[in-house]
Amino acid sequence: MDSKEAKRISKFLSLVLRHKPEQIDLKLDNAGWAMVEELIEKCNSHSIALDVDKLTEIVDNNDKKRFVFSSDKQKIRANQGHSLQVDLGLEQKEPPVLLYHGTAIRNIDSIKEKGLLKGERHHVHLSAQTDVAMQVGSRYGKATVLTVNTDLMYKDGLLFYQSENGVWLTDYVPPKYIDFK
Ligand code: HQG
Repeated sequence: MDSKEAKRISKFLSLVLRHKPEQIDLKLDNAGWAMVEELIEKCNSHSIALDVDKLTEIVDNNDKKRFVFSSDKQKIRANQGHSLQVDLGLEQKEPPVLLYHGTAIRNIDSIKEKGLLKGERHHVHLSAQTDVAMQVGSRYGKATVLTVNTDLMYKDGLLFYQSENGVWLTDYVPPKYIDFK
């Protein structure tokens, strides 16, 4: 499988495992798991050629570890980024002192006023690395990186979680914790 095909399939998996399983009539359980066999069968019947080897290659080599198999390899789910209501069972965790959020420059005025909102997703996503945050923000145009005083948020009782692929998650970041420079 070349990298172009892997990317195309990975994007399709993000769609059906995070947002629209109904597109291929796939069932996810409450924790967001799909049965591997069913996923493969339904992808194939929707013109996405997939087998266990290809799926394993995508799960193992995905640049952001977007997907994970259950320990028995019978099930698969997305590690984060859902708009569907699923319970990933994440445990709260103390964040590093600072975390970063990349966003398009055009969003800054609104973020200054309203803070960071989770939008369609379950949580606001924060990165531990500025370069990762810049990449995330650049998906929407000319971007900038905001520094979030997560230590203070945590001390003020706001909760943090970390997805299995290392993304930091929180419900909302009020403007007072954001350094706009
Ligand atoms: C912005 C990708 C105006 C926010 C990435 C972002 C990440 C506001 C956009 C994951 C705002 C939401 C999530 C406000 C927030 N006013 N704009 N008050 N508050 N925003 O895609 O964080 O590749 O839902 O800055 O790597 O960009 O899919 O969130 O620009 O981890 O695995 O509203 O998605 O992961 O956009 O990205 P998103 P995000 P994957």
